Amino acid sequence: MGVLFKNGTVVTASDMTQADVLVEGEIITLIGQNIAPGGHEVVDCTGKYLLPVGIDVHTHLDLAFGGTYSNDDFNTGHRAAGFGGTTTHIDFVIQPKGGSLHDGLNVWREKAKPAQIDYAFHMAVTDLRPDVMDEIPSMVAEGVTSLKLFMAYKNVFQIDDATLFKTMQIAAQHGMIVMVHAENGDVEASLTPALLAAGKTDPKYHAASRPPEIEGEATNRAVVMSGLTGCALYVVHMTCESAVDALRRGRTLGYPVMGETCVQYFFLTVDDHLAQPDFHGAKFVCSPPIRSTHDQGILWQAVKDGTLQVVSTDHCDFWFEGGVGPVKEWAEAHNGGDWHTFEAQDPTYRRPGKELGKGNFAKIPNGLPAIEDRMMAVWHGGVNSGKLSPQRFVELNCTNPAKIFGMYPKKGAIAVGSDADILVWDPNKTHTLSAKTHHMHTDYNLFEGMEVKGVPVQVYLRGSKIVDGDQWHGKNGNGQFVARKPNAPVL
Ligand code: DUC
Ligand code: ZN
Ligand code: ZN
Repeated sequence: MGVLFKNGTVVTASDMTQADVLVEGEIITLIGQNIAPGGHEVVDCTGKYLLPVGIDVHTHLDLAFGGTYSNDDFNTGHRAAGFGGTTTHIDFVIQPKGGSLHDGLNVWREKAKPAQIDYAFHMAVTDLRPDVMDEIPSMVAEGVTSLKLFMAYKNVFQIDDATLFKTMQIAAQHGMIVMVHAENGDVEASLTPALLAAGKTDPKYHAASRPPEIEGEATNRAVVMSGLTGCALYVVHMTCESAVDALRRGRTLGYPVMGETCVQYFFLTVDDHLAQPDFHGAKFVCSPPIRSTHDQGILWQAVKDGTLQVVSTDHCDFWFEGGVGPVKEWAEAHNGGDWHTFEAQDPTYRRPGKELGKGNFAKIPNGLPAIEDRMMAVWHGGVNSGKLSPQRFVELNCTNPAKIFGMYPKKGAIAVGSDADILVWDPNKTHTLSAKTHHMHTDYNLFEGMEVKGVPVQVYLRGSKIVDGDQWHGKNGNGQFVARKPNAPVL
């Protein structure tokens, strides 16, 4: 006996069609008109859309970063993602300093043990020693076909141009894709101390330390290297006109370059969010920074006209009021140690969060909560406003992520033979985004109070219902690692 989704409108990257969808086991086995119920469980989807479930290709769950750890892990983050209509994500493994790529992979495999949704890994290369260079091709056999390099975060993750170029040459030989965090970290490292010395320590100065020009410059540098090496390039979290222009120029020249933006960059601005008083601006500190309404217009246009191919989140959440109150002394007593382990030992302890940067914007942990809200916010801001068709929404959030990262058509499609990752979407239902109701493991919501129309009502992962309204049916350990294929298309 299977599950038969009847009377819904199937939305794919290319079409919107009234059709029934039959799922048997974990796979979609039939799509057609008036499929007989037989002995199947029938899900009546009248008035609903059936979408391939969201894929978030840019997350940082349980990441040691900024003097603490990101809050959501492969348990809480998966639940939040599922409630928001996302059942596959790709997290960034970080090569440990002095360690190998496989060392990093082993750490992330351990973190992923409680998985409730499907997941894959990118590999962030932080130290390209000769032995690590030799190790890169073996990642393909592990199902890890994308390498990430940071052009920012000097003395932490940042690599130099020679490393980026060399990595691209190796990646191109093995059908891998190179991803870059494109900001000129050397310029940022020069601007930041000058701002702090001038007493400009509030969260809003984080944006001044990372102006759009350094994003555009670094994007162009990576684009040029892609053109020279022929290596497929994917620029993560693009925020501004200068970066979009650099990517567009590379695409016009025929270089194999692609890019994403993240949901937050469509909605948040320096003036309205980062500049909020009493340290509230810290809630919105991420890198690259949120920008201006002008840049938001550029981003909407770029996702519409195909210059950008994907919308993701860069989900990496921290407490706004973290190590405060009775647990502060406890946290301080353990400062310099492994926060993560301490938290597991003492459930009353809350790891440090954004407050680490009070009086110094450069110490605010960079990152935002978004994994749950992406689909709803982009539908609302994009489809309801007429900027995006429902098909383009599916392409940006579900299908292109699967294609670019070697998971298609297993993921990202409503098609016979694909995984039955089905999102039953009610385009008329409203919901208010809020920390009071969200499932992300943090104490604030980026879009607090925003009423969205168009929400997930049921979510299926490989044929199993994991979300039914406000009920969670996912189970720890049911999430599977998705081994990705090399030589994915450049879109
Ligand atoms: N930017 C963030 O804001 N957080 C995580 C990593 C990154 O590049
Ligand atoms: Zn980044
Ligand atoms: Zn990131």
